[in-house]
Amino acid sequence: MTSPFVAILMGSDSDLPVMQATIDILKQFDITHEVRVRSAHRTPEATKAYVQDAEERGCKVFICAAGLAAHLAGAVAGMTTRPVIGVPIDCGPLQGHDALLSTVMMPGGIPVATVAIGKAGAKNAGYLAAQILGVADQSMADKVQAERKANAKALLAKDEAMQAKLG
Ligand code: RP5
Repeated sequence: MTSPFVAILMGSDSDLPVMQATIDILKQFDITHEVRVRSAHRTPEATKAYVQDAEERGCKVFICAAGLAAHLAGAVAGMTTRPVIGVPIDCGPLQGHDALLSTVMMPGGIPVATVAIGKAGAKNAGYLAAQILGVADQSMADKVQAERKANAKALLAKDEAMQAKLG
């Protein structure tokens, strides 16, 4: 018996401050998740072993974050047919432009669903994982829809407050 979960992999513990945004969204939707530091370059064997084991234990989506020459998401995508979401981390002299291209420019047949560089991307990785799970889990889809409605309502309330201030 396997239990469904989402795996978050990051190339370094230095990626955690950005990836906390993903963790927060998964927590918000009560999605079981694991967070591991695994690198395509520094720990290739350990990365492969984790991906195989996680898949056997019921991992439904892999979220992979890395900066610089970011090959983690692509390498993981080559090891599994579960959906892989790539988060380019905004670090180093190119501030994530390098990581964006390394993550998104995958050859045909091995997709990585690449989100924006940095915190907004990390947040969207959490939402996207929830939406992927929601395809087979109506209660998850309902939660995502309810959250979106609440966000829209909050934004319009802010607009109303701003209009009142402006007079
Ligand atoms: C990447 O190199 C990591 O994902 C991180 O974003 C970047 C820098 O890593 P550290 O030197 O901080 O460990 O592999």
